[in-house]
Amino acid sequence: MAIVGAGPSGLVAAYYLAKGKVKVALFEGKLSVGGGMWGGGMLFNEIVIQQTAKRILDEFGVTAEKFQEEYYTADAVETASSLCSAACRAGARIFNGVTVEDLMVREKAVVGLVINWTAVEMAHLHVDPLAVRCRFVIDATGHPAEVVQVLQRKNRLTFRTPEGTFQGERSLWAEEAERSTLENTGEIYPGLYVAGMAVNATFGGYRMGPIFGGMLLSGEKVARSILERMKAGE
Ligand code: 48F
Repeated sequence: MAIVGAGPSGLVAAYYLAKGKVKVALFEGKLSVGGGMWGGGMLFNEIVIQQTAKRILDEFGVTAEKFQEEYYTADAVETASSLCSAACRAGARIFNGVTVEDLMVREKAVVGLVINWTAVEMAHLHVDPLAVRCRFVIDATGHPAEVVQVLQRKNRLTFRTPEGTFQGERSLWAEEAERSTLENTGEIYPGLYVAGMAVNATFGGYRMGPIFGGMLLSGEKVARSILERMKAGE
């Protein structure tokens, strides 16, 4: 099983899947993992978590302080490093410095990823990529939803979105975005799941601020859905 992007949603998904004894490879284009967590809001490196997601921070042993009714804050550095450490210790293998540039599609299903070193891409070297097979892919690439976009650009496919295509993210409405991220997290094409901000970009949802609960809950939801299917023998 492959996850693209080691932001909060990808790391949480990797943790729960690995804990459920699934073999997980997580590809992260940058050297550093953690995605958009490190800087919190506007580089005040605190993140905001709503009450409903606090239990996930507890699971990772991250300290959270009550800020006001329904909302907590946590240190961005503690959160990013704890999620990464827990995912690795649960058994997920993180390949950093590896960019996913395409997918393998066979008989109306995603069956693998096309990968290359980010350094090769940055140097604009003409080096052919390698392909890896996997049962399921999660696009957790954040705002650009890169995996979904490449699937649409290169193949004439219909997704499980209102217009059947990639919708693109709308301007900021944090509360609504938190809700719709979770609601729309799931499989959008056979073999391809979306989690985190990639969900909002795919479904035309709204941008959000430094509230990260939706990202954690989305990572948990996508992992649970895949674990259920695997347990059912799919
Ligand atoms: O953006 P990111 O943190 O994704 P997320 O889990 O969380 C979003 C929040 O950080 C924040 C927010 C919360 O309110 O809005 O933005 O949805 O992490 C995405 C990761 O994917 C990597 C990228 O470097 C980042 O670390 N990534 C993006 N495209 C690729 C990729 C690619 N093609 N191949 C490999 N990694």
